[in-house]
Amino acid sequence: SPDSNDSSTPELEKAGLLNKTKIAEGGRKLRKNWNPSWVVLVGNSLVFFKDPKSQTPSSWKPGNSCPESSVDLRGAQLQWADNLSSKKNVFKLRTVTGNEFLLQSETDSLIREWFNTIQSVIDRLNRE
Ligand code: I3P
Repeated sequence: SPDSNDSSTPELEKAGLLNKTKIAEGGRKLRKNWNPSWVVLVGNSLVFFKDPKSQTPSSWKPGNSCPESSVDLRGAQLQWADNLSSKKNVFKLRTVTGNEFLLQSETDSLIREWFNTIQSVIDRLNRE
């Protein structure tokens, strides 16, 4: 599209529901805590939102769509990591700052699409 090179309007690459756990913060190992997360890949970032379906009515407030966290994909590393979980279809995302996340889906095709799309963004950033 004509706008795809306009850096002021980053392209939405992908969005969907994945299971997520953070396993390291700045290289320090964390205890796993798997939760469904609404994941949005936009521009150079992967942005995580709390899954609205996992929230109780009392925890829901209008306009509570502020992201839980955001990951800069520049210099990040992606690898399949079925060895790091009893779950299937798991990959690990490691940021330059040493934060590590596992992302998972029960749907094989869906997790492969996420892996390939995130990897293509990392590859694009590596070429810049
Ligand atoms: C963890 C929990 C996780 C599991 C993890 C357990 O126990 O069951 O789901 O990871 O396994 O330690 P707890 O809730 O008591 O912290 P997976 O689902 O990815 O296997 P692990 O320690 O082998 O990573």
